Amino acid sequence: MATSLKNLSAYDPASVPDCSEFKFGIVVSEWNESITSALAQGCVDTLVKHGAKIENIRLHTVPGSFELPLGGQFLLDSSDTDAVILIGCVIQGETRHFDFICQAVAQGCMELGMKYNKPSVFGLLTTNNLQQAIDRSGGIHGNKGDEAALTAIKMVHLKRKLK
Ligand code: DLZ
Repeated sequence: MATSLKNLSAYDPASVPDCSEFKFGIVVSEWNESITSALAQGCVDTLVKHGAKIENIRLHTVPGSFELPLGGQFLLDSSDTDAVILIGCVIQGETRHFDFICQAVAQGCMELGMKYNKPSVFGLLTTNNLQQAIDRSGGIHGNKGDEAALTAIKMVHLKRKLK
């Protein structure tokens, strides 16, 4: 993901496969909405930039990041979605809540991909403070939503190529 040393949102568009035949599900957490809506917008814009049809992008919200893996499972269960992208933002607080949520989403996201044999992309910002989240949701370090979209496209392409 974008770090203070590298903006991974900067890339060569020609290196990204066309995704006009792919179907995507995006699940977005309502917590830290100003951040997650910017991430989701970046994600949708990047999918469309590389050919995705808007009718092939299903976007739903869940109350918080902890609910992202189950939201992704609902989407994969109910449609012919090729990949799901889980988008959230967890900001470090004074309690250990942060650790439990981040660990659960990471684990749930990975298990979801394995269970359905489909890309399940970890689009969760886990930051120490709000400024770090702003910097990574369309700020000086790019937009992790863009990066999540690129990961989904590349992984669906890889799966189809290997079939
Ligand atoms: C409870 C909670 C807290 C403290 N912080 C965040 C956060 O920074 N980002 C986020 O997406 N969600 C947070 N939540 C909500 C949990 O993800 C979850 O929705 C609730 O614990 C209910 O399961």
